Amino acid sequence: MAPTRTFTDLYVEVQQFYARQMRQLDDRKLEAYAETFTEDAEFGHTPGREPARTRAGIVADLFEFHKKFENDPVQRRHWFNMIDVEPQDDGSIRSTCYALVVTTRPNGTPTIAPSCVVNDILVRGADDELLTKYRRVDHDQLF
Ligand code: SDN
Repeated sequence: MAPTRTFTDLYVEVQQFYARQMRQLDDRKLEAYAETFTEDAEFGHTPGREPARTRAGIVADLFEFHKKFENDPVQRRHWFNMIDVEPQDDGSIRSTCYALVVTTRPNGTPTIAPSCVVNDILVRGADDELLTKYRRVDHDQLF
């Protein structure tokens, strides 16, 4: 039987999920990041770029995207905030949040761009863990 969760339990779980997930991306643990998606997930992070589909597709897409940083000692950090969690009748969770990408180079001043809205559908995996089934990242500069 599914465990009883309060909304507060769920909200904290979603925050913890994002903290771990985004640290994996920022540490360039791209396979581990893809493991936080469902096998059939769809993930669009850049408007105008075809969304990645499936875990293998997400890994390939992110390796391709990060090639531009190969000779660029850059630390990117994705900061999530203003998380709006909406449980759905089918058991999935709609989660919408703000994301700021902070970029820092050695001895440099951090720059903040892009400013984004993240539109997620989260579902539960076989071990009741949260997984991202759908993610579309909208970028503010395009409005
Ligand atoms: O995974 C994300 C991302 C993300 O992967 C992004 C990537 O490049 C790879 C969750 C939430 C937000 C984002 C935002 C981005 C920004 C995107 C484009 C760029 O930085 O130029």
